[in-house]
Formats: sequence, C-alpha cells, structure tokens
Amino acid sequence: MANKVPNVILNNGKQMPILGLGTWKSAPGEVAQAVKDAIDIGYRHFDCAHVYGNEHEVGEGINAKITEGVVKREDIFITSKLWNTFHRPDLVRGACETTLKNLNTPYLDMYLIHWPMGYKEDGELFPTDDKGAVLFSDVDYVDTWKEMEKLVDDGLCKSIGVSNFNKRQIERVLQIAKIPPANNQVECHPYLTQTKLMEYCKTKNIAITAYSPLGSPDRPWAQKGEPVLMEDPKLMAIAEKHKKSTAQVLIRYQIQRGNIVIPKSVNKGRMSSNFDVFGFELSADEIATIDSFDCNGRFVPLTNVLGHPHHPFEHDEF
Ligand code: NAP
Ligand code: SBI
Repeated sequence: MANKVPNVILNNGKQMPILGLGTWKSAPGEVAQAVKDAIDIGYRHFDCAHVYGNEHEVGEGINAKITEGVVKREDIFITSKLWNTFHRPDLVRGACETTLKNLNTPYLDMYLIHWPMGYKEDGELFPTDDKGAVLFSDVDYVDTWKEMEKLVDDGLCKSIGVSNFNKRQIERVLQIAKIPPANNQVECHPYLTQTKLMEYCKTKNIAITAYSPLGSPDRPWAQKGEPVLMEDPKLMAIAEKHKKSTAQVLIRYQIQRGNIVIPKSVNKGRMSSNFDVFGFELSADEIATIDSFDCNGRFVPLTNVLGHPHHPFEHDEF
C-alpha cells in the first residue's frame, strides 16, 4: 500500500494533496498509462488544463483505476484550468462543462483561471493575426471570477482559484469576491522563489501551487545554453549530501516552504522517485542557501503576449 501524501487545508476547509502530477506536454499516447502508474505509486492529485489537449486521456487513466477499484473519485484531487479564450462570462460554464466531459468526471476539485489575460474568444486556443501576433480580448478577469463562483454554487467545482496572478490582480479579485480564491498556481523554484508573493498569499489564506518546480526542461522554447535547474552544481551538491536526486531536493524544497508542488513526468521510475520525498529533511541553512539562488529566472515568461493590459509579469514586481 502506497504512502499517503499530506494535505493542506484550503480557505474553504477542503483538503488538497501537497504533491501532485503535472500533465502539460504529457503526450496523449502515453499520459493515460502514466496516470495509472502514478495512482499505483500513490499520487492522488492531478494537474490538468484544457489547453494541454490531453484531458480525455488523463480522465481515461483516472477512470480506469476507479473501475479497477483501486481508488474512488473522492480519493482523487483533480485541478483544471479555464483557458484564455473562454474568459467572457457567457463562455465560462461551457468551458468547464467541456473539461468535465473530457475528464469524464462529475466535478472538479479545483478550477483555476489559467492566466489573467483573455484572448479573442471562442475560436482557436491561440488566435493570431496575419503577422502571428496573439489577438487579445478586453474581458476583465474580475467579471470572469463572478462566473467561476457560480460553478461552485452549482456543484461543478469544489474550489476555485487563479493561476499566474500577481498581487495587484489578486487584490482586485478579492475586492469583488463572494468566494475568495483558494489557490494561486505560479511558477516557483530556486531561480524564481516567489517569496514576496508567498508572503502576500499567506496573509490572504491563499495556498500556492509551485509549477515548473524542476525548471521545465521540456518546455518547447528551451534553447541550448540556457541554465538547466536540475544540473545546478550547488543543488547537485545538496542532493549528494542527502543521497537524493536534484529533482527530489527541488520537490522537497517546495514542501518544506509550505507550497503544493506538481512535478510533471510520464516515466514510472521518475514518478516514483519524485514521490519519495517524505523521508528526508533539508536543513534551515540548506533552505536559505537555495533561497539565495533567486534571480527572477522565469522559464515561462509568456513574452509573446507582452503588451496585454493584464499581463502579470510586465509592470508589477510580484
Ligand atoms: P517540470 O515539472 O519542472 O519538469 C518536467 C520535466 O522534467 C519533464 O521533461 C520530465 O521528463 C522531467 N523530469 C521529471 N522528473 C524528473 C527527474 N526525477 N529527473 C530528471 N528529469 C525529470 O515542468 P512543467 O511540466 O513545466 O511543470 C509541472 C506542471 O506544472 C506542468 O506539467 C503543469 O501541470 C503545471 N504548469 C502550469 C502552468 C500554468 O500556467 N498554470 C505553467 C507551467 C506548468 P519526463 O516526463 O520524461 O520524466
Ligand atoms: C500550452 F498547452 C501551450 C503553451 C503554453 O505556454 C505557456 C505555459 C503553458 C501554460 O499556459 N500552462 C502550462 O502548463 N503551460 C502552455 C501550455
């Protein structure tokens, strides 16, 4: 019997496992098997999104294990995300229903606004003009939020939150919210520690989920010569001291800081070792050393949509 992952208690009293499996870039031909393997290993939290184009297969993996009797739906925590082309209030429910259908599940445990920026609605997921520039929508995410709240009221989602929102954007949501966001999912690792955003979210009882915790080496825009987080010699030295992999240190780093963490893998061996992070502890000195690597090093900067009025990383410090 696999070990159970601890939960955080969200601001609505619901529980969320602090370690989950990322699924961006997990290919449709391999992700169903990966999800089944993950459940056998002990993963109970899956991070999904409509834009990943694989929710149908992720759902297949989860439902196969439910049918086998290995888990029940209520043992699993499923997050998905509202894509940028569905921010307009009249599109939110339909987008959520599409995700529920693709995942073949009656409800989501968490539904996030994927990015604060809206894109031109309802056609391609990345609408562009004839020069290849992404077309923006002028919908304000606070109006999207009001529709997200209705999804909770109507039982489609247990919890709602945001992703890639900066402090000012969260404050604007909180000003109008009847249901405050339970979660902000943001890029977070030693090169982008997010210490100030973490401190702010703590004051508002908003849990942080750390995405790209291993440095997203398979991001499609990675270039030769760019820093590779898992090959950082100082991190490798800390890992060696604990007889652990650099990936395990990176995951453990987030857990000890109180963040939820969602490393992606489709490989059973790597999923297993990424899950084996509860039997060692980084010292306070090691955490401080890792914190000192912070250098605003974003692996997911979304530079192609700079100029969008709601771009989260353009004008605000955090
Ligand atoms: P990541 O988890 O930092 O890194 C994934 C990469 O690391 C894959 O290439 C994976 O390859 C490799 N890997 C995994 N475990 C490893 C290990 N133990 N040793 C060596 N290599 C290992 O990157 P990410 O996918 O960008 O981020 C994780 C998840 O966060 C995503 O999948 C997605 O669910 C979420 N996310 C959300 C947003 C957002 O806007 N909200 C943005 C980015 C990511 P294998 O698969 O071959 O093992
Ligand atoms: C995609 F499916 C396509 C592009 C892309 O770029 C930014 C990062 C992102 C995202 O928005 N959420 C992710 O998990 N990855 C992504 C996803």
